[in-house]
Amino acid sequence: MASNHENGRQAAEYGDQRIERGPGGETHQGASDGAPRLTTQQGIVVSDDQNTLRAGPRGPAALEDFHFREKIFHFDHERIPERVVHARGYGAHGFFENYEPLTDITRADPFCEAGLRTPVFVRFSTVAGNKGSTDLARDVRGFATKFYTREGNWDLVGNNIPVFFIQDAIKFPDIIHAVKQEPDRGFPQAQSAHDNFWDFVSLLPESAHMLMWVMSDRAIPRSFRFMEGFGVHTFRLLNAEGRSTFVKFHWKPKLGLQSVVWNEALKISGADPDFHRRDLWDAITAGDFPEWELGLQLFDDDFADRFAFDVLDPTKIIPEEEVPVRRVGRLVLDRMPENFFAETEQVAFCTQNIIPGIDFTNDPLLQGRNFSYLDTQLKRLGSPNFTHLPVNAPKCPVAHFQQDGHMAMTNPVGRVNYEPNSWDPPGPREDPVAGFRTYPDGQGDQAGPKRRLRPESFADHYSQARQFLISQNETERRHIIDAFVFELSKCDREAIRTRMVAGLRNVDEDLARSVADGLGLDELPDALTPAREPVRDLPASPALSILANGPDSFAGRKIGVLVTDGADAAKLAEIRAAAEQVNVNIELVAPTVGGVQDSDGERVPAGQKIDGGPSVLYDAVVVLASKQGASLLAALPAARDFITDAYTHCKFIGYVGDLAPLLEAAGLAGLTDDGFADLGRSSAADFLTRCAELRFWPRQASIAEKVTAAHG
Ligand code: HDE
Repeated sequence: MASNHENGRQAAEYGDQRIERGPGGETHQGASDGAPRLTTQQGIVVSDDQNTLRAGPRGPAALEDFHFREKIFHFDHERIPERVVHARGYGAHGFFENYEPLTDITRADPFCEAGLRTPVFVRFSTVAGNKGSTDLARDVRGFATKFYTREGNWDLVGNNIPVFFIQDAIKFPDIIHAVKQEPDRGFPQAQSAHDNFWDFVSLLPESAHMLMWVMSDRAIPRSFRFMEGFGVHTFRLLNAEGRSTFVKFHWKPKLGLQSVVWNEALKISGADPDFHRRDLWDAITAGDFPEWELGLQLFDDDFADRFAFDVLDPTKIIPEEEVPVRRVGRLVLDRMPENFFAETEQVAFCTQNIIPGIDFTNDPLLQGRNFSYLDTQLKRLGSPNFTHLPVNAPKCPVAHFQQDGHMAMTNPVGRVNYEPNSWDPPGPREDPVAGFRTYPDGQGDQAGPKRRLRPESFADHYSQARQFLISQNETERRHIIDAFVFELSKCDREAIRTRMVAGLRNVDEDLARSVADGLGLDELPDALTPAREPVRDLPASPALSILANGPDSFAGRKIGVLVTDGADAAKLAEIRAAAEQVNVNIELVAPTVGGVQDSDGERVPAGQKIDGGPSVLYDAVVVLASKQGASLLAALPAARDFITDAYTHCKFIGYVGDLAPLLEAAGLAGLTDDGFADLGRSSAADFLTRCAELRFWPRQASIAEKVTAAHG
């Protein structure tokens, strides 16, 4: 050790690192071996980043320490206001590729040429939770897409549910206040299961349809890659002649729809609150780029007049069976942001960002949103110049006379900053042909005296809620009932639970009765009086079921392989090879993260220690234990949870060797069913083919039967 500095630093070996130690033992790493020199924000090279400037080693700090002052000042200002809703989000870059020209319908740039690729940034989010909340909350997911078109930025700010709770934007602060933490106690976080939420929605019958969706498995997606997206509102497309076609936007995931089950969601929230983020990060960084197709439901005024509901009412869908979804292009996410804050946090979506060829309708929710988003970005980002941030900046020419403001980075150059003017060069001027022109709407009852009046055509609150319910299969309906029971059981006020059940009677009597039973209500309350008698015979819409539209492959999913010392090396190799063939990921879970020694005596590292790799993190599981390993697993509580949860969550379970000790220890002896596969007898490839069904749902019914029997 040699002293090499006036401050008495000593060079030292520290594990695999060469460092210097100061007299107080603190670590210094110098700018050498390719590490650049540390500077202040003003570019002054820093000599010591471990110690403040002090009068004597134990003396008071000096005010002139500009490096310390700047570092702490900047740190103190690191936080910006989080989004009031959709605070928790995760974004990625990619492109939208158009299949064929749609110029007969719209002159919008992304749709004008076959094969045209428009760069995009997409941010997924939950709605209610704060920025640090769990990904697996029961909640709506945001699906916001910024298209950087050659004619300006178009933001399609949608959700993974095609309807909304409210019909008029003036109720938005109320619904959001009601769902977020209660203001006196500051909890619960990221949960709708509390009195305020259910009190509010039970008094707001227009929320009935959305509640069905939120209580369904749509609200607990397996990850962003497996969910649909919707523009929700009816928009207009306009062609070059100015002809208008109504449109509803849909995103269809290439990997198919998939959700988790609620008990699993609760456990994932503890085991990996970043489950959805990690999934997107892992997929994109591994080159397995997620894709969606953009679908359009196109219809004209005649259809709008004929349709049973008002197309301006955002609590209604148009069933795909009535207006088919035309797939017009694909969205591919192929690049993660380099910096989460700079891009995902600072991205500013605004519903009013539309381009020539697209226009709004008078949907009262959309009209309100068009005011809100610009306002919120100013609050969050602190300057009207948020469009200068790279993630928000258009990738087409931008020329205007707006100037100054906080953090202005691209003020207009030259003398002229107004128009009309007589200067040469004159600066930018308007273009009535290429410019954005608003569709001259306002026919019929879309104009009239100013009043605060909800249209009568919005008064049917329950018919489509019922249509959603009857479009679900038995398993999905069970999940909806269980979700209502779970959520309402968290309400302290009995009157709120009863009022909610009274409302559900207008949706479906069986649903109301099952929820009442689950809540232990002695008798069914009288139904609430609906504003308009619901239509009870709308046909089912199969497109609304997740399970009816499941994937036909297991690609992109993940299997957890629980291994012990002595695990069958040949079988493990077979599983790995079969998984690679069908693009399935494998993660080894072992008693220690150092891994195990397989039957060939090779050390195989693990991805997770069993305590940190519960089966809820995987789409299917395999247990690969030696004879001795099987008894070890039987003694490990985390291994018992692993198999119990996999069983309860109806996952496919593959195994090699003797699973009996573990099943017995977990209380599952004699319960094996067709969802189990002995990989000693059948091939790993066959098991993976079976896994494409995602879950062995008959098990759910048999568990339910046992519960009923136990009730007597
Ligand atoms: Fe939003 N919403 N919203 N919203 N919304 C925001 O804007 C608002 C609504 C949606 O990843 C805010 O930048 C009002 C429907 C997404 O950055 C805010 C109303 C739909 C995102 C706002 C609605 C959405 C937001 C908060 C009722 C689906 C996240 C932060 C009229 C179609 C975007 C922000 C991102 C964000 C207002 C209803 C989707 C406050 C007033 C319906 C995906 O401006």
